[in-house]
Amino acid sequence: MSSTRRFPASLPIPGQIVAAFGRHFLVKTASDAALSCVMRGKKGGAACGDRVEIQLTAAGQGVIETILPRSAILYRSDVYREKLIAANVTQMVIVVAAVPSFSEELINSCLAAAENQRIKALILLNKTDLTEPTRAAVASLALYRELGYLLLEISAKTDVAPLLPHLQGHLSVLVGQSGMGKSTLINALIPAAERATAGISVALYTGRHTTTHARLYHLDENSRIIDSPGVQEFGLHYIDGEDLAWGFSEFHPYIGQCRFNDCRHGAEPGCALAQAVGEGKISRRRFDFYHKLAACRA
Ligand SMILES: Nc1nc2c(ncn2[C@@H]2O[C@H](COP(=O)(O)OP(=O)(O)OP(=O)(O)O)[C@@H](O)[C@H]2O)c(=O)[nH]1
Ligand SMILES: [Mg+2]
Ligand SMILES: [Zn+2]
Repeated sequence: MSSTRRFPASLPIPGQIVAAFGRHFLVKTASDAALSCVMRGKKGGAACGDRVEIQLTAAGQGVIETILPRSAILYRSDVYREKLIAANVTQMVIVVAAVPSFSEELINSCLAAAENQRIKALILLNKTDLTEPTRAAVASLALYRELGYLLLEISAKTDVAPLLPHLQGHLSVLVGQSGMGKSTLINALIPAAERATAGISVALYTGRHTTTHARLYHLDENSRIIDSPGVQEFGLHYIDGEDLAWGFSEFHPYIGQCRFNDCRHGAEPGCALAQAVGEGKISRRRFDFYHKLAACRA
């Protein structure tokens, strides 16, 4: 049977998804064009950062034929659904700020997602120009520095230079709550991006996040960065009970050391994790949060 294709099939063109809007995508190819694409058939979802092969269908338009294997996929999920955030990222930048207040639980979840995908994570405390509230935020974030995570302090409004060396050679993704300043950072790094940003009161009043879709930007030849919509929760329903503990880097030395192989790290005797908490080697706050997450899937 002859093909019913309207355009003669040619070699697939490699590209990268730079924006994902449900079933519609923008794909950047080597020729620099951002092509408007749809997905062939009923393939699973694709995310910003996915490497794909496309077939041209008309000028400036194409069809995604293949999603190439991913080095990492960041997503969140609850009992009902999954939401892809970004693919192939090598680094997660968790953006927090003293105003509006940030959630330590969200930081813990983001870190666990990064650990699960074995990608680097760093915490960026933005809005340091708000000096008084920032002081308290620095104190509560000290825990993460102790855990070995890089904690950078910055003001997207005045100077983003301290962040630049850490973005070199990475595909980074900015994640965090709404209003932390992710898009403001993108605009400071890439003025041509012209990302919409919004006053906090507007965001809180409407209950809407300013950024609605992830978008990938090129910083230089080797460095790219994705701006993503703000999240209230980073659901980790897809990480099963046993893998969850690996999401907490300070637990690593104690995993497998409990008396019982199927230890739930609760009230069982001989729990190495509980003992480490007792000895001050694991923070009680993080351990309690681990249990809160684990309980959700029991
Ligand atoms: N004082 C101060 N305000 C900032 C700074 N960075 C961002 N803001 C303000 O914080 C508000 C929210 O910034 P956005 O960049 O829209 O925040 P976002 O994280 O992208 O929010 P979503 O897109 O909803 O996730 C805006 O009013 C910004 O002007 C900063 O360094 N200092
Ligand atoms: Mg934004
Ligand atoms: Zn245990």
